[in-house]
Formats: sequence, C-alpha cells, structure tokens
Amino acid sequence: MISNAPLLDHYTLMWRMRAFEEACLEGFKSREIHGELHTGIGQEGIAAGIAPHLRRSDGLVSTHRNHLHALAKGVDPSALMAEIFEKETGLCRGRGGHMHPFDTSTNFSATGIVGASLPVALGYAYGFAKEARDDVGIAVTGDGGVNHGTFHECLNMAAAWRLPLVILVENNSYAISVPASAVTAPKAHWERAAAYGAKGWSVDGTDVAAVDGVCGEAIAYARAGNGPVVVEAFCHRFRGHYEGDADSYRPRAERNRMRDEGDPITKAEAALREAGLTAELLDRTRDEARAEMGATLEKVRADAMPDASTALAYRFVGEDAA
Ligand SMILES: Cc1ncc(C[n+]2csc(CCOP(=O)(O)OP(=O)(O)O)c2C)c(N)n1
Repeated sequence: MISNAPLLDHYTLMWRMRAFEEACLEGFKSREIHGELHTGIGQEGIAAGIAPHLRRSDGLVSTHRNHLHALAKGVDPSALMAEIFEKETGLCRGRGGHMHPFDTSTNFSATGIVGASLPVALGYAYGFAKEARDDVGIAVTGDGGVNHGTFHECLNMAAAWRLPLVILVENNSYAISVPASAVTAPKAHWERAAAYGAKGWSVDGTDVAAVDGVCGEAIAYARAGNGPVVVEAFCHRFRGHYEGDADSYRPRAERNRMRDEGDPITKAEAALREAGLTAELLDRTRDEARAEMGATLEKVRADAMPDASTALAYRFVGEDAA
C-alpha cells in the first residue's frame, strides 16, 4: 500500500508522458516527423513505475518504443522531442531520430534493432561490476524481443558472472501483428529467469503502484550484487504498432476493452479520487502536462534542421561539422 503523494507523482509523470506522445502525434500528422513513429500510449504505467528506482548513473537501453523510458530516466523532454523531429537541437543533433536517441548525461540510449538492447545493457552491467559500482544496467524489451537469442545469451552470462542486469519485459501481447501466444512456448517470460538461476517477477503494468513496488524490489536485488533479474509487466499498446499501422489484426472489441479496462492513467485517477483528491486537482495536473508538452512542441517546431552540408559529420569520435 502506498500513500497518495507517490501515486500523484506517478499520475503527473504518466500525464507528462502521454502529453509528450500526443505532441509527437501532432508532428507525425503534419509530416514534420519523418519515417516511423512508435508511441507508448497505454504503456505509461511501466515507465512511470520504474522511474523512482532509476539513478542517472544507471545505464538504460530501450527499444524502438523508447520515449517513455527516456522521460523516466530524466532525459530533457525538449532535447528528446527535437531529436524525434530530427532538429539540430536534438540529443544527437537530429542524427539519431526517434529510434536512436542517445544521451550521455543520463546514460540513456535506445535501438531500433529488436533484441539489441540486451547486450548493450549487459555491457553496462559488466562495466559497473568491474568498477565495483552498485549501478545497474537495464534492458527494456518487448515480448517479441524476448524470443531473440540475445535474451538467453545475456541472461546466461549475467547469471554466470552475477552481473547487475535488469531485464524489463513490456508484454503488450503483440510483436507487430503476431500474438505472443502464437510464437512463445512458455506461458510467461519471467519464468524463464529460473532456468538461469536468476530471479523473475511478473506485474500488472497497468497498475503503476504495483510496478513501482516490484521494480523497487527487483532493482534493489540486482544492485546488491545478487545477479540478474527479469521483470515482466503486462500492458496494452493502444495505437497501432507504428503510426500508419491499420491495426486490423486486433478485433475492435479487444481494442475497446483494453482502453476501457487497462488504461494506467484512468486506473490511477480512480484510486486518487477514491482517496479523496478532487477532480479539479487531477484535471489541472493533466492540463499542466499538456501545456508543458504543447509549449515544447512549439519550441521544437521552430528549431532549425541540421545543415545539409554537415550530413557526414559526427560519425566518429572527434569528428565535427567544421
Ligand atoms: C532484428 C529485428 N528484426 C525485426 C525487426 C522489425 N520489428 C520492429 S519492431 C518489431 C516487433 C517488436 O515486438 P516487441 O518486441 O513485442 O515490441 P513492441 O513493438 O510490442 O513494443 C519487429 C519485428 C527489427 N526492428 N529488428
């Protein structure tokens, strides 16, 4: 059981995350964002729930669906959004784009290659163990990514060497159009941890307080030098796999049900109302989040694109635009 203060903090962060994604949707519709866009709308409970347990010095490596994890890690929303819009003011001066943001100041990065977050996070974990630091490497993966060999190779090595690797599985039941049940032998991914002598947890990812509790326990376990952990959080992806995906592989009734019953923001709002918080306060929280991200969107829209003459710069360390 947690008090209202942390739940209100989670609620606020979840609204900031959703408002951030809504701003990105605006940029997609207007074609200011080029290429694919994968949003985490509906999955905010997981990133907001893990956020209080992350240190800046931990290394977190996310996926193609990475915006929420970046915000949870403390990445500056303006620099992140500018990167997604491929602006010169972005985290990587617009060269990484939406799938490859990298922020050295918060040890945050992401990769669009499914399953590739795991070995990079393992590298963080190995480095932290060698330096005798109690930081952890966190790999985010979807349920599709878990069926890659990298999951098994990294879990095996981390367990053999007792490395502080945290594998966070966001199970939204689909890898693009493929239902997890059609391609996964075990009933649950977190149970696979036991095969490597590692510890696993499962949690309702639409319940932000539950995610907070489980992630707190799992990360503390890994920080204490007990080896790797797997946390599987069940959630729903409200939109298509990417913007433009017709999402015809999920029956309408299923999509409606996940929105009606599995929205982490609506669920937190109900709990806060039950605890006596007023509708005015909760509405104001939402409106402030939308105002913040709306202002960020307007700023980013006005930022400059990289100059075409610098297209080949920054490929190697020390190479600049001169
Ligand atoms: C190695 C590799 N294979 C295929 C793809 C194409 N691809 C992009 S996302 C995706 C599905 C990922 O599903 P999941 O891991 O469950 O994450 P989710 O999209 O549900 O968040 C695939 C197959 C890719 N990016 N990388």
